[in-house]
Amino acid sequence: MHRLFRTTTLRLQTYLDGRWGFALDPESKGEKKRWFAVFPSDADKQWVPSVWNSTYGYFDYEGPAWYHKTFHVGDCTALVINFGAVLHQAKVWLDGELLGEHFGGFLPFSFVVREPAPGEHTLVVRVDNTLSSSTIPGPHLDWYRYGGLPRPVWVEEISGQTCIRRFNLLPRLEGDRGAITVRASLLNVGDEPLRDTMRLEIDGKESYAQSVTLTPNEEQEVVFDVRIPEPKVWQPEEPSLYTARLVVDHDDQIERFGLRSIEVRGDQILLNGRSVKLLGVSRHEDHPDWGSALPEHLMRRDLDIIEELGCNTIRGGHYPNDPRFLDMCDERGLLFFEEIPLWQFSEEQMRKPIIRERARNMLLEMIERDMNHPCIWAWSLMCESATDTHGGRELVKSLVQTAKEIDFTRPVTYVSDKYADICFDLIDVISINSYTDWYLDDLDAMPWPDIFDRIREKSGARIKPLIVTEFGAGAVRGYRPLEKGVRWSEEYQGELLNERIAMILERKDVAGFYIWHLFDFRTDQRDAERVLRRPRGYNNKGLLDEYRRPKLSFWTVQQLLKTFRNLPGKKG
Ligand code: ADA
Repeated sequence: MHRLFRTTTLRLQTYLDGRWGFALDPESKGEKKRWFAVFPSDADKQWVPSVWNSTYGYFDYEGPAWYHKTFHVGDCTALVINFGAVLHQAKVWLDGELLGEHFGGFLPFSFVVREPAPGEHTLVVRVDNTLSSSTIPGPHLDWYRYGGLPRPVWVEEISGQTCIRRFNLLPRLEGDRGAITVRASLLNVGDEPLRDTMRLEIDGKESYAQSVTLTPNEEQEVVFDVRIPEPKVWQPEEPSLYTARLVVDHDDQIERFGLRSIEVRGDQILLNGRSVKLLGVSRHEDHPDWGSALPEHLMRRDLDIIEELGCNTIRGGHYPNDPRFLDMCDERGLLFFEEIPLWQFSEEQMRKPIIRERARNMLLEMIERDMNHPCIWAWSLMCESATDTHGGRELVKSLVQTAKEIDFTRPVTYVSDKYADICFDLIDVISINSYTDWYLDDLDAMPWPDIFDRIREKSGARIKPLIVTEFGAGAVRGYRPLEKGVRWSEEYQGELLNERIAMILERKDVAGFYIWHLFDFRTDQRDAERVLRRPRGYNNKGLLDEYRRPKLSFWTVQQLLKTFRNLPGKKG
């Protein structure tokens, strides 16, 4: 399953989980050799969903690789072929015919095939995880450059003439009233004109109906608002959720949503009208045995650990996370900070037309995919990029506009590590990274708490909330020397986090934090300079190691958060 609940009752869904044919194509000759029509006979097998870097023999491969799968189709009018995510570029063929391409490693896409013949069909995907100056993320990373099909691939058979191509919900709470804006698009997959009725059910009750007329092959967008009187409010202590089902003739799509408000007022972030302190931790999708394709039960276990730690929010560093993880956050009442992987981009990169276009597309696709999730409280545009330059400012400006056009309900931010930043006036929340007492660059060289005051002075005329999105120190689990203050020791990390978090908890004008990072994660080995700061090929700033075994700092942070939550007036 690609979500935690059924997303349709009328389509016949087949998940293509399992072993697929797999062939590396390091010289990029597969297309010339027509592998989309005749797959190499000596091809290997690869499990889907997975990343190839967790399979023996393919740990370090970067470049094109081909996947091959056959599946069966019954009698239907159309087929929807869905990809949860492909890292990073995909080109897809069905029965030797090109269906299309997609760029953007962490986001879903799909194709509609009209009148497929009943029987066996062959799907071939060329996947390319090469990172370059025209990709997002770019060529240098501080996480692992995985490749493959990390999320499910599934096909859906439709038996009528109308196909729901899009079903997005923007929920909100305005005072004591709930509302959702529904944006749907309907496709006539037949060659006859079509008149149909589209209905929206919320928790099984019809809430809206409209008739639609479509010419042959027409795709039509429909936007409407629905009010929800006496809403059940989504809140951390009681995360109430609604189920919405859009139905036409022989097709339906199901989505979940929650009603809650997020506002910024002065230097505070308000959830349902009440000031909330963000007690957070960042989490990459990473595990030594699974790469970025974590199975559902390990996602759950990470969330159990986060709750045990006492956090109320997670930053999904640095890309759109698996939708099942977001579903789990919705169910548990945890807040989520979501970002596109525009990570450490220079001004030169940000001025490139292809980067600007890809950034805009990824932001749109992320917001459209996830705006129904009550857990998401902010959209982040980028991390540690050149927001101290005019080129950076232009891109921030246009991305803020893109985000606001599609979602006017959530704060927009980006993550900065620049003291000379010139874009804070463009965003709703200031997010800063500072590794004082670990690294010594730019913001990292500035002592806490001066940093808060000096950054705030730069934030423009309007006072706005400030959060610390990254801070931390590396510790190798088990390194517990007698001496005090030794870098890489569990004690050094624990003491640094203790001091920093205590300071943020005391400051009413700092709206919260995200510790970097929940666990140690595998990192890129190609950046010679960075590699020297990454013993074992891992970023060791985890509160737990890569197998989720706690370090000293885990218990330190847990104790601090427990004490804070038990203070009078704080929610336990
Ligand atoms: C940056 C970056 C993170 C992380 C961190 C570190 O701030 O945003 O991805 O790698 O550095 O550990 O140095």
